[in-house]
Amino acid sequence: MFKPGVLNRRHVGEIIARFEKKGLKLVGLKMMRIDNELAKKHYDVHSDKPFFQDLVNFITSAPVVAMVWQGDDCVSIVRKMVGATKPSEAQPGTIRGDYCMHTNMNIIHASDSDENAAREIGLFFDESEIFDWADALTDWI
Ligand code: 3AN
Repeated sequence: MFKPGVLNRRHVGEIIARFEKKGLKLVGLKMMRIDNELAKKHYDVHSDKPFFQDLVNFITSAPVVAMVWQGDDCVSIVRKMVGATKPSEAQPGTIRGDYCMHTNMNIIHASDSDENAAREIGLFFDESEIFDWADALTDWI
């Protein structure tokens, strides 16, 4: 999910292009404004952290772009492309390494396990919004 700010900075297309070039398959995509309740559910695991309220305020502050990507080892590939949580530790070439400065505005969220991906897809998408289209490129990637 592209957090608030990515739309404003006109980076949506170029970051999506990174995942497409890698060979991942886009099966869900939408712009949405997350409300307070949904934000709290999404970040439930961080509810006892000092930055929790700021995180909720930030993610609800402007529209986000939610996506579902598919591919072998998708979670670990995407997490590597996203980079470390702290932009100061994220390698150049990763999304956080290239596009952001501060941990509380680290521009992108990526599920950290298949299990959490399934939970988060359920939070942000209806079943009818996921498209498992036939992929003619499969044999080439
Ligand atoms: P990641 O997004 O890399 O999986 P998590 O799950 O530890 O990292 O943190 C979720 C989000 O909480 C981060 N993307 C970041 O926006 C925010 N966050 C994490 N640690 C901090 C921190 N120390 N200070 C402020 N915000 C933080």
